[in-house]
Amino acid sequence: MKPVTMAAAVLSGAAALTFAGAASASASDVSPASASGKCTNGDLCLFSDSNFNGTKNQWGMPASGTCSDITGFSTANRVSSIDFPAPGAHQAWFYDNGNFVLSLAQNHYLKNLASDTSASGGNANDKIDEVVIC
Ligand SMILES: [Ca+2]
Repeated sequence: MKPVTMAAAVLSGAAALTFAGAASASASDVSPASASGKCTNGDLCLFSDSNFNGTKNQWGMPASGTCSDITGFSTANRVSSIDFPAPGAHQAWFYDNGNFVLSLAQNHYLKNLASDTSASGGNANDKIDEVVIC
């Protein structure tokens, strides 16, 4: 009787592990990791309006150990919301005429920059004209 009980316990444990793994994979497949629902996982998206509306600029991440320094994009000086979906080690820094405004780590978003303080003074709405991604 004892070996049968042990075998049953092992099978039960294996079944539970398989189920937990499948449920976890399924959740990450179907859940919108992007807060906006408009930004590809792993990319950085800037929007000209709050709540992820208006014109969008979207960039992928630079190669590991390097940074992208982006200017001249269409939402420059109009950025009002930011989506930076998917977990990862990348970070984005935002500037206004060379002055630091704020930074954001991957897997974060800002729905309304008018509610966020800029390091250059006032709020961060419609100020960002340069993005550095590392
Ligand atoms: Ca705006």
